[in-house]
Amino acid sequence: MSLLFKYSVAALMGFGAAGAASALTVVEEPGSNLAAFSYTVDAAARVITLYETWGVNTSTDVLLKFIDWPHGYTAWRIDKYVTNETGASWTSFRHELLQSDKGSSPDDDGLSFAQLGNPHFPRTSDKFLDLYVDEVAHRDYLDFYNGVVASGETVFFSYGLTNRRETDATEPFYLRQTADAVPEAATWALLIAGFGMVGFALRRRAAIA
Ligand SMILES: [Ca+2]
Repeated sequence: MSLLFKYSVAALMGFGAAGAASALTVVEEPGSNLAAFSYTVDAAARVITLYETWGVNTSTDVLLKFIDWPHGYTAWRIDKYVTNETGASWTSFRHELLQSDKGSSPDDDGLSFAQLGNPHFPRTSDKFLDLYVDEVAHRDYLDFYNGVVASGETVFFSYGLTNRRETDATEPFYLRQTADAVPEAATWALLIAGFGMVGFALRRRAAIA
């Protein structure tokens, strides 16, 4: 592969900053503590693909900051692969859009999960069967649930996103992600054994009384 060809492919796929002053950039907010994070931007197809690995030190609130979004009415598609290395199983995975002050995104700010999107993108996941949506008035919120992502597994999400107007409220903006976790089977076994001990102790006390 020639150097020129490799450079062209990299530019086409949007790897790196490529030197353009207003290139869309996605940054992990300090404190999120992802074990790994990367992304690609396909400007021609209007698709952003996010790759995240959540480890044992990852925050329960992971924030990604979107800088220099290409504002306009055309919806983009977010594809996201999240690898769970936390040691716990996830039973739901929530997404919320936040304004530049990290407050909720109301209905009239132009920032949304593209409920009026053109084109309209389905909201899907390969691990969660159901989706709770709240985007009528005071926030933009997607909660994928009814499924399990065990530690060691990767879950895929896809949904639309629009940020129509460049204002101080929505440039930059944030995507907040929160996973609800339950302990792994081994931890459950310990917990159940613990409950058994408590029950035994209570029965002993009752018998003595
Ligand atoms: Ca909004």
